[in-house]
This record gives sequence, structure tokens and C-alpha cells, in this order.
Amino acid sequence: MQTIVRLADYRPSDYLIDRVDLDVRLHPTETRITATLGLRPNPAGEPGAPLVLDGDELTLVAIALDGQPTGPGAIEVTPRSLTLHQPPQRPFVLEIETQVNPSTNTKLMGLYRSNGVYCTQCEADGFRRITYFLDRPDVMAVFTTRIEGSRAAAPVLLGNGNPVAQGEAGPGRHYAIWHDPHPKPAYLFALVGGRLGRVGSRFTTMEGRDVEIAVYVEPGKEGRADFALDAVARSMAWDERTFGRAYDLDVFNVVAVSDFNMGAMENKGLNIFNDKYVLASPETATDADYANIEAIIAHEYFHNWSGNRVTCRDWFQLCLKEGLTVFRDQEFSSDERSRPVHRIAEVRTLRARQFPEDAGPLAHPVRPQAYREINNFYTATVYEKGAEIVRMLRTLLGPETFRAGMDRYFTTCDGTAATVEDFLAAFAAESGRDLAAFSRWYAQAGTPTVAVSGTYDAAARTYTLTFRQSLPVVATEAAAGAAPQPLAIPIALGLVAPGGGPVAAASERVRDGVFVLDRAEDALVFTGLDAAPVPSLFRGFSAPVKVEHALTRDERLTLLAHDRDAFNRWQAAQSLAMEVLVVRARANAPLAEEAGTEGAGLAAALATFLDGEALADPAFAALVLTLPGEQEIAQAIGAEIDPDAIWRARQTLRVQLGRDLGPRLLALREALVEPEGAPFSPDAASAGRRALRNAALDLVTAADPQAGTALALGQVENAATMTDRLAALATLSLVPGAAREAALARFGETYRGEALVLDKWFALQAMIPEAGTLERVRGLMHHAAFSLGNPNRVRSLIASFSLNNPTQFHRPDGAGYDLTAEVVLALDGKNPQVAARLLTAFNTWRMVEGGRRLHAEAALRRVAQAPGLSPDVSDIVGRSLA
Ligand code: 0A1
Ligand code: ZN
Repeated sequence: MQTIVRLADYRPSDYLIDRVDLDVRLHPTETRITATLGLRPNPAGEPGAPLVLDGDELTLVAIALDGQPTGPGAIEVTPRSLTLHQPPQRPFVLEIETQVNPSTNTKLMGLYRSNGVYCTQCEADGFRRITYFLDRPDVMAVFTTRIEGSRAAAPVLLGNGNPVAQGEAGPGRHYAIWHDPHPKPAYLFALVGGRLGRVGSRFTTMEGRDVEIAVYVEPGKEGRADFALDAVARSMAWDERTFGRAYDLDVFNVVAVSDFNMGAMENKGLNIFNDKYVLASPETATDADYANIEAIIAHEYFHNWSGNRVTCRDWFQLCLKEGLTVFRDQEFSSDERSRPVHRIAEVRTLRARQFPEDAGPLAHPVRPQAYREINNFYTATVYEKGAEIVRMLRTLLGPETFRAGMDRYFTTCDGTAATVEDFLAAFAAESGRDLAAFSRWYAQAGTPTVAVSGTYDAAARTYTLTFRQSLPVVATEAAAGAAPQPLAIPIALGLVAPGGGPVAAASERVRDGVFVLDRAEDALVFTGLDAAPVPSLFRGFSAPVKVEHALTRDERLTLLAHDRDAFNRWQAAQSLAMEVLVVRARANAPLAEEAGTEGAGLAAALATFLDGEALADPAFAALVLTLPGEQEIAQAIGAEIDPDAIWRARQTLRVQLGRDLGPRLLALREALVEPEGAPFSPDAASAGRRALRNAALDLVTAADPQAGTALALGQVENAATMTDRLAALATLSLVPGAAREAALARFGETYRGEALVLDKWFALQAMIPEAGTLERVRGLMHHAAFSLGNPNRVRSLIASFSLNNPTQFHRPDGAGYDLTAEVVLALDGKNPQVAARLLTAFNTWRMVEGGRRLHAEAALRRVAQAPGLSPDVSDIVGRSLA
């Protein structure tokens, strides 16, 4: 077990590195790196301490101190560290030559080759796999990089910052030199060398800087890079408009590679992307892909300020850059698309991913207090809950003060490695508020619950809302589950008249529609009311909490029909459905044609809703029609979960909605057909129309598989977009039989050369909720296009099964757990990061019913006992079983 790193133990580095000159001679198996480091003792460090540089699987070739060989015994070198016992106590220069093998680097950390392209990934601690270094984010240096490579194999040579020179470097070789004037930590270093196609344009910043922007992709795929390129320009413009932040180099490059552990990386001036989040054409990418590409391009670009110009002091502060940057990309997407629709999508992800994490054995605060393996902390909690905290801050302070606080943060922390305290201090200073109770959001794990009840006093004409917050006690490695303290919870709210329309009632404690609950219990009194209102609470999902609020069905129907907050209208429909689903799942009800009177009531309400406004906002209507997901239902049940019972409950309600709404849904499909020959557009309105047509197809097919299959088959054949083709295939995939198998086979054949399209095909098959899926997945693991070495393939086939197919991952015979454990172990030797992430599928194992729980535990124990586990997997399995 590797050692635990604690936030409480943070100390400044004993040495600093101000300048790094790298000379990288690319070679497929023997790349040589000469690093010239300008070092000095850190005034804040311990005088005379040894200098200990980090390394990982490194081979030292040569070393010199101030141009001289180091004396005998002066240094100690292992693949993991280089120690200089008595470093000079003045500025000095270390020249270090290392050798690495990019071709055998299957961890995809440090320098590796993806489809023949040399590329790097250095966050969180990959730079130490290139050269010995003080690989920590509070050591910031100015980098100059000379990259040399074969002109034939690597005609394109890219580095951080601005290009300064290029030329010949001997027979068949050439070089390029890049200089980045902005001091940065090593995790933001990157280089690329390869044969790549390019699309480019220019952007003039509000400061008048003429920036050359470019997207590099596999040659021949340039036509699929235009959307990403345009998203770069839109991101630059948005950050200027919204946060007053301009770009600060002369070039901005994006490179797409096909082997990448995560989505993308914000290296200074040289963002490297998983090609899934760059390449798009109507024939190969869905509307969801377009939306993801736009969001991730924006995310990485926004990091240039929130992450790069202001970076993190240590990895405990990861949310400082990630939560803030997710908030910023969510705002961008909301502005570029539909704000309410995007908000609903954000909350669905949060509830499906972050709430379970917060309720399981891997729960941790948004700012963890301890870790064994930092790569396991790129989590939904740090990212998504981290973003919710920033959003709450804006809700608490109001948009103007929030913006002033952001300006202050960027200005005062520019060029530094900052902390969450620095961030909050900027807002405290701008607002004059005490943010102590609010700051606990960063420190306390677990999802809070807010219980609400309302009482109307006709005689006094008052309406009283009482709120009680309760926080789960979460024990982590760092803290033994201390009693949680009350949080400051912003509750955006309003009152709706029983027949619709707003209520003009006052409470001086509600400011700009927001009440702040900052103690365990509180009550809010509204005066001057002639009738009992319907409260609309947590509008826009103003805090990441679970709400216990005993609204009647009629009250929820009122909100669905009349609330002016679109999120709460959707939430009302969701909670009506959830009630039916939980009751049926808890009762282990059989599959049926209808879900009782409550099901019929929901269908009737949705019919009215569709008639009134489906055509006005199809994207929103599609979301209202989408039932809560299986994971979310499981969370609502909380314990002794039977995933099959949940699936049956959900399927029964789908059948009922499909049947009761069938004629309307078919009419909507007709009304929303794109006119023949209409040009494709990935914009939100067009995507919304496709979403509603496909949601309709899915429900209609649930109720009438035969008629639905005919429709879906026609759509698979004739669709003009991948969105429509894949949606129809997904609908078909739920109807067992020859038609499905033939359609799947034909799709696989048509796209056999398109890895990213085959990923969708793998995923769809892995998510079929049938007992045959396990064997299907095992079979597909032998497909020519599948490889354990490519993270996208593993995610599409295996992770889709383990994380997104609850009935089959949780098979009662334990075979789903066994398959997952087997792949985790097979993968761990190659790519521990991806293996560890796959293992998080067991996150909810303690919540499932007894028989399954025993199988899950046995599978986890088998993983735990396997010899030679990576730190990544050993950390996850250890915490999962703790
Ligand atoms: N900072 C990146 C995420 C990222 C983290 C680790 C990686 O290593 C494999 C790669 C990317 C982001 O938030 O986009
Ligand atoms: Zn990020």
C-alpha cells in the first residue's frame, strides 16, 4: 500500500525551478531528453535540505551540476527519484539527460505514441516520466522546448507557448523550438510530434492580439474538425464577454489523439484531446457528441485562466481549477444553447454520478483531506459538485458581486499557485460577507438533505415554511466521521397560486428570490395570503441537496403546469414518476401493461403538457418525457436494491406512457420531421426536435414493439444523421429478435472502419438489459476493432456494461461482477488509471440486496488479493471494501 498524502502536511518545496530548457530527440523506442534546470533554494523552504527530484520509470543517461560532472556519492538515482545530497545554497543549474520508450508506454502518462503520433500527458504526475523534476504544481517555471524528430514520421512538431524557430537537424530530421513565457507547473507541459492534418483560423482578442488558432487531427479527417475549431473561437469570445478574460499567446493549438485516458487536457497553448471530443460530422457524430465537443473545447480553453494563469498550490486544491472550470463551461453551454434544458442535463448527471459517489465507500469532500493516488480524485464530486459550489456562490452573492469576486480572484492570484481559501477570500472581500458556513461545502462529504414542510394559517393569512438540514456523517481515511456542521444553503424559491400564477407574498428574509438556510433549522413566514400557495423550492436546483418535501400530487401537477421555473416544472414531472417507480420497485411488482392510477394520472398530465407546448420547446418536452434513470431510482430506494425490480417498474411505466400518449407521440414525430433536403445543423433547436422525435419513438416502441420496430428499422436505414440512426438502433436494441440482430450486424459492417462510431455500437449492445448481454460482451471483446489498449474501446464496451447496465452488471448470479473484475485485472498491468475507473462500478455494492452483495464482495476481494496491483486499483479496492 503506498503512503497517504495529507493536506495538513503541506510544506513549500525546499527548492524552486525558475527555468527549464528541454531538448527532446524523438525516437520510437529511445527518446532522449536533456533537461537544463535553473534551480535555487526556496526562501520558504528548509535551508540545506537535500534536493529530491521525482521520477517514474526513468533511465538516467547523464547529469551535470553547473556544467561539471557530479562527484562520487553526491547523487543517488533510482527510476523513481534523483537525490542531490548537498545542493548549492545559491542559484545553480542541473543538466539531466534521460531516456524513455514512448512505444511501450501503455499507461498513457508521460510521453507516449498514439497511432504513431508522439504526445504527452503530464497531469497529475506524468512529467516525472519524462525527466527528473520537482513535479508538484507549486513549482512554476518558464519552459523552452526544442523538439527534434524525423521529418517523415513527425512533420508537425508542437510545444507550449509560441513557436520561435525551426530548421534542419541532420539527415531526415528537423526541429522546432517553442517558448512559453508564462511560468507554469510541469503538469501543464506538453509536446506533440506526428503526421497530422490541420484546420486553422485567426482570432483577434479584445486586447488586440492576433491569435492563430488551429486544430490538428489524423490526416484525412480535417473536415471533421471545423466544428471544434469554431468552438475555440466562440469560447475565446465568450470568456472575454462574460469574465473579461483574454487569451495570452500568439497561437492556440488543439490536437486530437485516439488513445487518451480522459476527455482532454489543458496544456498551456497546446490542448490535447481524446479525438472523440474533437471529430464531428453529421454522418458520424450525434447531437450529444456535438454538445460534448463544444463543452470540452470550452472547458479546456477556460482553464487557460482558471487553472493555468491561476493554478493550484497542491492537488488537494484540484476543485479550485476543475469545479470552477466546469461551472464556466456549463455557463458557456447554457448561453450558447438553452439554459433550462442544459440545467436539467447538468442535474441529471449530478444525480446519476455524483450523488451515488457521495453515498458510497468512495465518498470524499470536494476538497479531499487525504489521498493515496491523486489520479483517482478526478471525480464527479471534485468536478460536478465543485461546479455546484461555485454556482451557489453566485446565487448567494448575486451576479454583480460574483463577477467582481471573480475579477478580484483572477487579478490577485494571477501567476500564483492558489488555494480554495484564496478563492473564497476574493468573494468575502468583494461582498463583505462571512463565508465560513459556506466554506464547509468544500470540507464535508455526503449529500445534505433538506426536509421542508409548509403550513397555512387562514386566520392570520400567513404561510410558514420550515426547513431542516441534515448531513450524513461520512468517515474518510482522513477524518473519522466528525459531526458535520450546518452549511449555508441557498434556496431559490417562489410561491405559486393553487390555480397557477405567482403569489404576491412577502418575506423580508427572501432576497432576489433566494432564502439562505444557514442553521440546522429555520422557518420562513410569508404574510398577506388569501389561500394556501404551492411552494416552488430550489428553483433551478439552487443547491446540490436531496429535498424531502411532502407535496401532494395536485400540488406537483400545479407546478408542472404553471411554475415559471422550467427546472421545477421538469422536477415536478420527475417526482410524480419517481413516486410510482419507487412504490412498484419496492413492492417487487411484476412487469405489467400499466402502472395503476398514478401511472394513468401522470400520463394524463403529460398529455396536457404535450398538447400545450411540446412544439414550442421540443428539447424541454423530450426531457419531461424521460423517466428518472435506474441509478437515480436506486438512490431513492437507498438500500436492499433489486435492479431487476427497478427495471420492471421503469419498463411498466414506459409501456403505459407509450400506450396512453401513443397517438400524440406519433403526431409529434410527423410534425417535427425535418423538411426534405434541409441542411444539417447541430444547433440546440434542431437537436431538440430530433430529441423529441426519438423520445417519442422509444416510448411508442415500448408499448407496441411490433409497430415501433417497423418505424425504427425505417429510421435506421434512411436517417440523414447519426443522431437519428443511432437513436433508432438504440430503440431497436431493446426489442429482442431477428430484426434487431440484423440491424446491429449491418450497422457494425457499415462502420467497420470508424472506430468512434463502433464505440457507440459497442456501448449500445453492452447496455441491453437482457441475460444474453454478458455473452454478447464477451464475444465483442474478440471483435477486430476491440482492444484493451485503447481507453475509448474499454469505456464503450466494458464500462457501458459495468456502469450503465444495472440489471446485467448486478446479475443475481454474480457473473457481471466477475466479468468486470476480470477486465480490471487484465487491464491493470497496461493502464492502471482506466482499470481503477472501471472498478468504481462497484461503488454501490453495499446498497444491493444480500445475494448480489455477497457476489460483489467476493469479486472485490479477488481483485484485492491479486498480486502486483497498481496503486490506482489498490486504492479503489481498498476504499471500496473498507
Ligand atoms: N485537467 C483535465 C483532466 C485530466 C486529468 C488527468 C489526465 O490524465 C490522464 C488527463 C486529463 C481536465 O479537466 O480537462
Ligand atoms: Zn478540467
